[in-house]
Amino acid sequence: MRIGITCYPTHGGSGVVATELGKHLARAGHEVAFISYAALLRLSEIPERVSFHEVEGYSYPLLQNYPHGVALASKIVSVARMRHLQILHVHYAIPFAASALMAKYAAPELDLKVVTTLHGTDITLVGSDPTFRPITRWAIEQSDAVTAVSQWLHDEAVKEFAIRRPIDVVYNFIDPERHARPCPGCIPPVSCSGEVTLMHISNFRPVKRTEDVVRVFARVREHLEARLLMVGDGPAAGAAQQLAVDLGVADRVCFVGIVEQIEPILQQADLLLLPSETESFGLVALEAMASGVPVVATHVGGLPEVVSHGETGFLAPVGDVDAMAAYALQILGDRAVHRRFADASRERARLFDYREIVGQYEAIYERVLWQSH
Ligand code: GMT
Repeated sequence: MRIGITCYPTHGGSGVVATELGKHLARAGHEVAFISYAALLRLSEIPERVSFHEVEGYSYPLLQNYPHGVALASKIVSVARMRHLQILHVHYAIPFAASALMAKYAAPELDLKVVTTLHGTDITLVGSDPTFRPITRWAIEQSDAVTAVSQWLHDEAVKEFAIRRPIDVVYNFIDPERHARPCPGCIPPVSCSGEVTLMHISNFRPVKRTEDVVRVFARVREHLEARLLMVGDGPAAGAAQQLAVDLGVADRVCFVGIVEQIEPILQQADLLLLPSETESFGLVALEAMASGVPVVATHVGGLPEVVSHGETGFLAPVGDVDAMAAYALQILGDRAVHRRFADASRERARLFDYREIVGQYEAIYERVLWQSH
């Protein structure tokens, strides 16, 4: 098949999933054209059967804001014509599904099929805002197929937008082999020390509640020689740094910044903390589990579909830092317990093997192509 993929190039789960999916599809023999407004983090090299097409910016004195959605639609039409695309798989309803539908209707002779994957923020935070709501709903209803990355997100989309069409649940995925490969040279130098390592990885948006990470760590530190590695960067990083100083744990907290490869740094972790306000799936929790790292997270969104409470980690109410610290100590305080959770994590992550999930996307592509004949 010939597939166009559009996603956000910034650091975030949806871009990672879209890029890895495209690479796996190309390895399976499909032609894949990525269309995005900047280079993709996980696409530093362009593999065989893959092409990348950047949506150019445009400025004109009269236009206060650059109409990205229209520029993207035009680019999709050009790339679809050039590469004879059959499928447009867009990751995020806003604005990509709307742009893809614009392209589909602007070039009817191409008979493009639009597959939209909902990742969360497009439904829970942005897409449901009155500014975007009518078009988000329309884009979901008009796509040839829609997928959601968890059952929770499926239910949320149906409820929030009163959706009547079917939505397939296709979970996010990992490559277990990538998490098993040691890569000592890939690990960034870290100055703080401790017997056990707690880790948080995110884009440090307020929704990640990174200050709760520091609070949980400070409680754990009262009982254990531990360090905390904060991986990633974003608007809430400064507040978390200040809190580490205020709580007297700054010498044991390392802000590592953005890392290109997540697997090597995960090999340093004994436990991942993910105290998010909401999380449609929590890809980083799955990546941690694939590396044998148990997870203490919040009982929100799709996280209970990923983290098995009491088996691969624990889930606590949002903001309950005492419960999260107690759970962390339960796992970290006993080597045998940690080993049990680590093994169960690795085992559970195999349920999300890309070989299974990529096949589910291929079946959806075939279905929408077949439906039209
Ligand atoms: O929240 C993020 O870190 C970024 C965001 C994104 O759009 O990339 O992540 C969303 O999509 C991921 C991939 O499907 C999910 O694992 C995240 O849970 C989801 N984030 C939220 O729902 C807040």
